[in-house]
Amino acid sequence: MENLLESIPESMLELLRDAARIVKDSHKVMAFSHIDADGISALAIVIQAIEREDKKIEWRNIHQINSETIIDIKNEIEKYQPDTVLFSDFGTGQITLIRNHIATLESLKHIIVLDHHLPSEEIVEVESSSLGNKVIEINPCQHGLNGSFELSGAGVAFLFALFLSPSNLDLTELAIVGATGDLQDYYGKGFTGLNRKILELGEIAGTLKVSRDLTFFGIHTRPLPYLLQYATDPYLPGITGVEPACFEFFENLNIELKDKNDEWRTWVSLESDEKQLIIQHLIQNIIEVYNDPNIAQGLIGDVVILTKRPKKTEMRSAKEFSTLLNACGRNRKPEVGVKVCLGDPDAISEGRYLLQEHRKNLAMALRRLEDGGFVTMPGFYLVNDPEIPDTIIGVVIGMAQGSRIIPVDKPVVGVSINTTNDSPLAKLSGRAYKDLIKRGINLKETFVSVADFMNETHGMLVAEAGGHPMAAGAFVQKDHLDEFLRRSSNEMWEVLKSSNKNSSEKKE
Ligand SMILES: [Mn+2]
Repeated sequence: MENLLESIPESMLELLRDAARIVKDSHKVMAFSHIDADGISALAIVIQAIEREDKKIEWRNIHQINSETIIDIKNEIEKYQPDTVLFSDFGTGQITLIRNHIATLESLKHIIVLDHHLPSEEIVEVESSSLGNKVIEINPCQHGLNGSFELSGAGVAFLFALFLSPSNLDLTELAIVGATGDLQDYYGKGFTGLNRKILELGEIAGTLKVSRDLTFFGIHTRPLPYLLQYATDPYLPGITGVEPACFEFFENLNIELKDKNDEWRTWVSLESDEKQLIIQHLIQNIIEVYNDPNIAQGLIGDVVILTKRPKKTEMRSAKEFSTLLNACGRNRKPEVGVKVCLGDPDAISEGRYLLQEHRKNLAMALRRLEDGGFVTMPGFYLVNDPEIPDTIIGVVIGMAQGSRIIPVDKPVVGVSINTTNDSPLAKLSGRAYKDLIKRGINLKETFVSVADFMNETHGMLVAEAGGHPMAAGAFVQKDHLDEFLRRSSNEMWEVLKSSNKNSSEKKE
């Protein structure tokens, strides 16, 4: 444990000690957390750590803290009357809202924020007034650490739990599940920084084990053919989504699909020479199709096993566990995910169902894209598949690019009109590769400028956009969707055209 503590800056240690002391002195705590895998894991850590102190705790998952939801949060707090409120996996970017709406509540004594996100805008520091003192904010970004790769929201929650009691060492597993959900392991290349220390601590505590293995989803749970049938990362052309081809793959290699007891074999039960053979053939297959060895490299990586969770379940693998939690969040059932972390059997079966549906949706959406389910526009590739739910459209287009089902020489834009509450808005999601950014593509700028232009010319709000140069999104009135797409495409086409001209001029 010393190894871990030595890696935490003194300024951060001090805040962790303060936060632990506050909770020990509290009677009733209320916790709010984000709805993704990291937010769910963070919350499950907080709940367990606080219950182990014999304190009452009430908790909620919140999609985001904004000027509307902060009022709901305030109402919940007024109803439950905790003396301490805790936010995890968000709060830093919303600290002003928290100070203005929550810190002002008289009955509330303390607010603890456990976050790891960099605030998008400069936060105006409140002078150390009484309101300022009420809030303790713990965020690795404010202590010279990297919140994108070194520590997740669940990681911060774990450090807080460890300061409450060293007996919380078993919660290392959820800290790593959260970090995996936030892709802090460099896509299977391994953890660094405090994440690495937490992982090592988990190995010593006997809750975690790391091995170099196939990074596919389902190595603990899926019968071999279905391991391939639902493979999306990388997507295996001609195999993913094609059941007979998955069976054939193993038949050609003479690998038994069932064991002596007629039970399906899973990846983890294979002999190492069988694993070798399969990996060789997968790599061959991928290189043949993609002509890019980098894609095959992702096949093998650090695989984290949760040794205390039941065998042959999704909870056995950090990657599958975090995907299960994300599936809960995306289906607007984050509380199911929290209960899965806490070991609730009913929640586990519901969570597994949500996960299966999520995986099926992904694989089927990619399969339809492979069959030509996208359109080439001047400025980007358009995916407009009415069956893709809005909750996974971003993931689908990202995977489609990653697996080169959709070429990467232009951005890709996905549209979903399959929204959950019959919204009049279509959801747009855009992704662009780094090369395109170098050529001047900026998805956020394009979406925002087209939205601004259309809102002005139509004299009403028809579109709202935001994001980053490489990944951006927009909500657009369905009636105005075509115009939005056309204008965005034209704007990006101009950028692509002029950068093409520049590069060919340079060559000559
Ligand atoms: Mn997070």
